[in-house]
Amino acid sequence: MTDCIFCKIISGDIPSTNVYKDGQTTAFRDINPAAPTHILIVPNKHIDSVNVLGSDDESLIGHLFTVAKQLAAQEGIADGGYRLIVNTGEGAGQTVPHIHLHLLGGAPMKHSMG
Ligand code: DGP
Repeated sequence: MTDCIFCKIISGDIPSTNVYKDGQTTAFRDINPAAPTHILIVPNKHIDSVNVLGSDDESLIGHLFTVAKQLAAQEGIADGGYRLIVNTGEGAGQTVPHIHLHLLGGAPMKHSMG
């Protein structure tokens, strides 16, 4: 999608600090980190949000979690604990309409859903 900021990061048109890339996904550091490790794991295919996922996206979404697991180990936060978040819709705080998994860790986190 031409006006999508994450599509532009995936294509390299907007610079980012990439930490992983393969044929299905790109992972890069969040521009406004909320934790010592804050990585966004994004499918290369444009999908607006969880609301429009199709059954043919299931393996792709599963792959995002496999990449998250690898990156958590690489970042040294696998044992200490980390959080995976997918905001869906404005009310949940989704600001970029290209589905993404937040990988957050590296500091103690309170149990909060709000
Ligand atoms: P969300 O609120 O769940 O839609 O998360 C969007 C995240 O994307 C937010 O934490 C900030 C990050 N972000 C927005 N624009 C850019 C950008 O241009 N580069 C990078 N690296 N991150 C961005």
